[in-house]
Amino acid sequence: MARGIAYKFGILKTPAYTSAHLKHSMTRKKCFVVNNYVEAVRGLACELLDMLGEGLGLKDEKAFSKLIKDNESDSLVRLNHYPPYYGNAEERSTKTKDDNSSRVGFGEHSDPQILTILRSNDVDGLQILSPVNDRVWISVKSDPTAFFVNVGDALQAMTNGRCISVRHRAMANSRRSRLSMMFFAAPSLQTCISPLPEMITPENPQQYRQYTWAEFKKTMYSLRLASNRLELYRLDSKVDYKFQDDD
Ligand SMILES: O=C(O)CCC(=O)C(=O)O
Repeated sequence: MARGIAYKFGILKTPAYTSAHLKHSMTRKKCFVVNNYVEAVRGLACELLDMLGEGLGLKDEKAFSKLIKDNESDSLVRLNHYPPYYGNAEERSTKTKDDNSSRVGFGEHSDPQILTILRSNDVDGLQILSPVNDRVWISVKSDPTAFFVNVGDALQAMTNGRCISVRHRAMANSRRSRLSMMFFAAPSLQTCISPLPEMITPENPQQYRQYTWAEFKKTMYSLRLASNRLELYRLDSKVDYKFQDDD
């Protein structure tokens, strides 16, 4: 696996994206463009979450989007750059098209937040783990005119497992650079996350215990990227990640 290929250009916390750091690293015009983009994708995330709330028959259809509209929301934007890859000598002699090596640019993980809105250029790379066979990776065709939406762990917990946070990764084996930009819609650090009452039924009893977003983030940073952190918050969890980082 190739590590460290995805470069983080910057993490722009919203709504504080006019921070001193940004002011120094971006021209006013770029700042304006980024601000507009962030506002637009935040709006999109909220609309999608309101539709989901309605579809799930929640008493408060805006229960999810409220968390993102909160001034203290921990949402952030990340830009990834995967440089072109021409392969080693052997690969170069056989490689004819983009997608024929297994060079991982961003390892397998699920997004911890509520919802992710991803946009990329026209270079493939994103793959999702098949929900029915966890050995099969499904490539997602890039489309620079579309948004890719991922359910995050927090939404899985709040919907008591009705929505599933899909595991995904990004390959970095193209002869062209891949660029992707993600808006991760998150609640405030103090927000308590737990299955909503409407999502708990006799057929689907409560699956996750309550946690704060701050607690989940702390757990996340203590584990490897690929860990299934939400498993730790299951009421019947048998997973012990104590020795996770010892190897
Ligand atoms: O770059 C991509 O296409 C995916 C990146 C990703 O999953 C992430 O940054 O969390």
